[in-house]
Amino acid sequence: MAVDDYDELLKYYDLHETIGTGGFAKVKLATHILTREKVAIKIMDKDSLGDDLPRVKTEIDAMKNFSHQHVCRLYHVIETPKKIFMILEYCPGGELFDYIIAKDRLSEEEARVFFRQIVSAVAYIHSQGYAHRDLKPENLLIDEDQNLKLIDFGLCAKPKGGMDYHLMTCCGSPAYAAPELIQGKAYIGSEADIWSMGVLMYALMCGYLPFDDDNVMALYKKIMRGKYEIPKWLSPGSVLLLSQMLQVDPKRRITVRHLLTHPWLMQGNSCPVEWFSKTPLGYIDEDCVTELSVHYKRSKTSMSRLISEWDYDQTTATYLLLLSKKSHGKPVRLMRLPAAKEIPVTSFKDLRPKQSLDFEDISRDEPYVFGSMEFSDDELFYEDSEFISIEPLTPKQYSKLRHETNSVDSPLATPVKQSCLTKKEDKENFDTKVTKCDSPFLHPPPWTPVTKRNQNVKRGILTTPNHTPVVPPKVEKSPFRHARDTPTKKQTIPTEDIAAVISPERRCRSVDMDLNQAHLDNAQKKKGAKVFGSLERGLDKMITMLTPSKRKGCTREGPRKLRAHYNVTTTNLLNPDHLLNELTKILPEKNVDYVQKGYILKCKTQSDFGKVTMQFELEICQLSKPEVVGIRRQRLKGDAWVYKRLVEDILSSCKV
Ligand code: H91
Repeated sequence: MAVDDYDELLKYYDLHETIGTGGFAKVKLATHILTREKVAIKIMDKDSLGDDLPRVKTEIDAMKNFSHQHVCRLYHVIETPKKIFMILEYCPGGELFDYIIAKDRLSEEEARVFFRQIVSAVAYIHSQGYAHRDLKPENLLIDEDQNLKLIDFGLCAKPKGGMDYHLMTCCGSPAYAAPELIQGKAYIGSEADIWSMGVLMYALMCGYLPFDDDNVMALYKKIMRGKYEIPKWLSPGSVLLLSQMLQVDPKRRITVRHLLTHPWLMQGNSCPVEWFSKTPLGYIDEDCVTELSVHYKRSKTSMSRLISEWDYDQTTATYLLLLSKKSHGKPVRLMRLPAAKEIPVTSFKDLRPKQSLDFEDISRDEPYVFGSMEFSDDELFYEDSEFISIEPLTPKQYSKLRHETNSVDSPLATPVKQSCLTKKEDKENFDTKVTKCDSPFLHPPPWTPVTKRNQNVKRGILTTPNHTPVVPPKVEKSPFRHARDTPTKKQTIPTEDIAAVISPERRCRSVDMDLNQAHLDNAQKKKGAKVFGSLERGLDKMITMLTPSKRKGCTREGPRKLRAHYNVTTTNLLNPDHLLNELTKILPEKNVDYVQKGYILKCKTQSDFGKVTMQFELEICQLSKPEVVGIRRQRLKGDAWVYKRLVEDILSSCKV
């Protein structure tokens, strides 16, 4: 890893673990330092991008135009000589795909809630002149409020003459591709998107695809015929809507406009689908501007002007993340900046927030967990010797400053970048390095011991398969949310007196995973797909449960203790080693290579030519209440439906 390329990124973000990989990108979880908000960072290597570079440009350009409640938000773009980093809205719920397969299929009511959001997002991007061209459940993520967010705009198109103009490029995933697209005909992007939405709606309500075949030519034939099975559980209304979207002739296909008020989508809702943006780009929030102007010691007017430039730099990111905090009822407050004074961290080690390896929220206004960081070796780690900067500001000073920020405007330095994304000249950049602040550090909320936090975690138990309405995992609202305003008694550190910031240069170092280094059992041909069945069916009495978990207690001696999540399948087993032994026996039989790290099995499949076709993790974990063994599964790379079949096959072969 070229550390230099990460320097700019590490000024603003604390990097955590890899949460997924796209075709040519790696996605990592990170924390924006100033707001303590979680973000997802899509990391691309320019040299390896090659012909895919235009895709990245397309995605960035498109996302800069979007601001919508169901479209993943782009916060920040950092380009270095070798890398492109896209800092994006983090969606802790993961992919809609995983949610569907964990539940087998969704009830009509739940499918409607999601489908209204999909229609809203697609209508919005169409209104902006774009077609997505790769709509599928893997490209819809679930955010912390259980709302869907559309991602992956690398294939989107903005026809020059507007949405009614024809496109030629055949792209997207074959199973979701419209008939006119696979025939190589000129097609209209919005019409092709409607077809994909039909396939998507079918997948939501059935748990499998309407057109499927291992052989791509056979698949294309099925798509062109437009005939699909209608399972008995679909209501007449659902069947009608599907037939309107899955019309082979694009001119006979329903339009987005008609979808907005379609009776199926209106059922149980008093209003049509709201497609317009609830956060238009033109609107600038007063509270966020105030906080930023205090932080940067600029007037509110000039701060607003700077934000309105939408440069997708640290200013844009900080503003949008503050806005996100505000919309979640969190205080609109920024962390202090690092000051000039540096003190070796050894004496203050316990001040560092412990980074958890899962989707646990460690936002600044919630209690911190103290201790050292724990990462697996394919992830990032802190170096032993850290430096922190300490610069206190009394509440009085702070509030004085907040009311006196209409005067100072400081000219700040601009880092010169070598860009292959934009020709635009770099504008003023608010860089922590060059911002000299003698004392204007904001007063952070008190830190509260972790025991408090854990006491407040509720557990959500659910049922799968199916079809009892299952509430998606709800992120708990912390009772300490307003800790700044009402300090708790158990406060461990008097934050009026102290606040710590770790210098960005020393924050993280990354080591990439190399599955090839470990012993690999085989690299044989990938096996044929098995009949569809629930992931849970394979193991006796399995229940899938909700609620995210923490990577706490991941030791070499035993499996991690995890809380239930829909990506965790429970067994009726009490001994984790039995399951581990069984899995390590079965994986080679299924032509899956694996690397074992404690109770985590990092799996991959390869093509005949040695290309990695699939990468996923299976982790044996310990669940509580009931105290049984579970399996956490996570797809990192590869076709979602092939993965589903493979994992079903593996689990159903376990003789436990
Ligand atoms: N697929 C296309 O696996 C296969 C959690 C998770 C949480 C995310 C926020 C944004 C993005 C991914 C997130 C994510 C690739 C994101 C956004 C855009 C984009 C890409 C990713 C995977 C890559 C990892 C993703 C899901 C999709 C998780 N991911 N778990 N928040 O282009 Cl716009 Cl590639």
